[in-house]
Amino acid sequence: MSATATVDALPAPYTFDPSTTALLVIDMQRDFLEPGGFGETLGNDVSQLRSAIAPTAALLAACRAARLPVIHTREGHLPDLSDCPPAKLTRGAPSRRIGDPGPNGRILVRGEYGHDIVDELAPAPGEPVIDKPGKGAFYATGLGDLLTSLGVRSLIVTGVTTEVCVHTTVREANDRGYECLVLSDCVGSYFPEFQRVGLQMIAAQGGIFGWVATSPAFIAVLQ
Ligand code: TIU
Repeated sequence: MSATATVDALPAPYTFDPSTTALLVIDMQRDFLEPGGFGETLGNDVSQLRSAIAPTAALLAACRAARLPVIHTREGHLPDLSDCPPAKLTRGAPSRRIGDPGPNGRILVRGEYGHDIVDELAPAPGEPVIDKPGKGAFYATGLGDLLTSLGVRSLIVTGVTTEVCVHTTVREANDRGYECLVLSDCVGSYFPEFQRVGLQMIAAQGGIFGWVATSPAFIAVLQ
């Protein structure tokens, strides 16, 4: 017998059953959050994302205490880049391309120091880490099968960046029938305007692909 909980959210209260809910932490990698990585090669001010770290650390502690499954993702490619389409590899004019050597190892390549998750949010032993070649966490990964095996129906979504990998993943999840709650203080964008509008886009039109709340509001009902 399991009880539901309800969070104050936009566009309406979000009701979930903790026994069928998981936390998804998207791409909190050095490559996006620290100097010398993929995010900086694209011309971004990576310090914009750091505000999400402390609230996400508190959220992780609360979810682990409540025994919610925690799933991490990382965007990146095989060392031979065979899973990186030319359309992604040759896009734009970055200061270094995917696979090039950088101060934290090869840019956006699996196994490199820069590809891994920042120390503050390191996965706990046993927590799944989904490596993904794309922006969405369902494309070319085992995430769908993992969620099915766990019996998950609701996803609490955090990570970076709001309008890229968080949006893509939430849209993919919504199409698969998951109810997604995005925590506004635990997601980040290099562009303050995209952060604001990206969150509005999720909850607009009656919650066209999800709900938005703050992490303190979620943690309060989890306890
Ligand atoms: N560039 C950017 O905003 N994001 C990405 O390339 N990947 C993720 O969002 N993880």
